[in-house]
Amino acid sequence: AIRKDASSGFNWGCYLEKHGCLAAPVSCFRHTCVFEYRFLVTQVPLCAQWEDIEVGLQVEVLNTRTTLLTKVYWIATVIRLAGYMALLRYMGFEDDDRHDFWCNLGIADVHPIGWCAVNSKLLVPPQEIHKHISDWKSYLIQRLVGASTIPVDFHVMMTDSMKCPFRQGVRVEVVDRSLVSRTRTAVVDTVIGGRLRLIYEDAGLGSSGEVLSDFWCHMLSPLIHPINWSVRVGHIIKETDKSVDMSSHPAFRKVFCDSVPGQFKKLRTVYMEGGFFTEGMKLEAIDPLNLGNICVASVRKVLLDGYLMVSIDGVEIGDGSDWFCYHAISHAILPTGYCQNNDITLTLPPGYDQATFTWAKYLEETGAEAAPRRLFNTDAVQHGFVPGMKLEAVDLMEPRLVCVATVQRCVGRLLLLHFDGWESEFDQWVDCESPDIYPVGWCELTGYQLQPPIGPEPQERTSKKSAGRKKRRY
Ligand code: MLZ
Repeated sequence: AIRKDASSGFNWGCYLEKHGCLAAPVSCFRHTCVFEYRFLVTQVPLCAQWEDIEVGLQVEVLNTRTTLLTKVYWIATVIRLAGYMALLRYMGFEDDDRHDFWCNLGIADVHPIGWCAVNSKLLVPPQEIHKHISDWKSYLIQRLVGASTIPVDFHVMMTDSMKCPFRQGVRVEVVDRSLVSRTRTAVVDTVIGGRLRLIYEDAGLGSSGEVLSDFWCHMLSPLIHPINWSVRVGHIIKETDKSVDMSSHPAFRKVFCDSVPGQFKKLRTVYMEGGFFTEGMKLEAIDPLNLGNICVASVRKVLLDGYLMVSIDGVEIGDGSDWFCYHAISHAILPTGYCQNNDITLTLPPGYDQATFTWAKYLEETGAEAAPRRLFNTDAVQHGFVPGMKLEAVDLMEPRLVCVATVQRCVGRLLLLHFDGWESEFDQWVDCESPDIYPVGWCELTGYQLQPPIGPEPQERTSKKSAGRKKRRY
């Protein structure tokens, strides 16, 4: 009765048990977001309700240990939780763990106690215990006294929390994967679990009709914006090449609809008058082309509404094409000294030496000032993640991929993620409220394909961290 992830054959339950690992609980992913427009969106389904889901709960679940031809159910107890997954044991097996099975609470045929009675379904014990218990009706009544179960409307809440304000044909502005300093207009093609497959309006189609350039991101990603955003804040946008014919693609045969600000996460307003970031200020920033590195960086341009263009010192191409837009509240920009204070190796501009670099000297040499600490969003949060926890996380360098990952370090709001089976050069720093991290079982729940670890994990393979920047971001 072991469930496999439909697409990859990867089995979270076996993996966690084999390696003795913990999964990050669903309640860690609690980032909630109210939309002006119809929906309350949470980062992951049911994160608010999950605090009540605990070991010891009893449920009614499909009985697979029977020879009966009709669907029958039996009571089971939650023995362990791992994200959306639960290890269940049928009642009557007592301390015998041989028939324990993992199931995804979000999609399995699992219900609150009493559901069978209300829905005229049969409760039948597994064949192995049938013979041990003669009067199983009174056994059941006795065992269920004081039992807690999942909420009556569990599956309804699950469906509700998976609503999404985007659908095929909605137009957005999104970062251009081939030139990260500009945005480009794109059309939503597919929506899975709040993740959007976006097709650039002038992506072009290959000889067999395949899209030549697409981009995946979560609807709460800081990389997507409503139509007209770029012009409004002063960000560069690529003009759509009207000569490219996309009309034979299904997403372009839809009635187009421009996205509006109400469909996006509302960012905290920042006050830009009197002491905001200014051009030339120095800071530390996650390298958008190498997300495991926190680097010496500069503010290049201040846009409207709290947005900044930032570049990484010493590796710039020089034409501004590698400047990257971060909002002032972004977790990815940090005050000078942040790495030192938190025991993180700061990535220095080429030619500088870890043994001799100091910010004071660097600022003097470059004649620049450090961006004031108070401008950064480094508020402490109680997030609940701890090193070693497993989760499902987007490889932001190839954001179509949701992969098996481990929390490697926790520093304030930041989590260093390691992708199981991959070299540490793939590691990425993300915010604890990132819309690109999900509990174990999320892919199976939403129908997204999970990338299993490669190689014999989880022991770390020796890595040779390359100093170079990757050529492409996505
Ligand atoms: N094509 C890439 C895929 C890397 C995906 C890693 N995900 C953690 C490569 O093989 O380099």
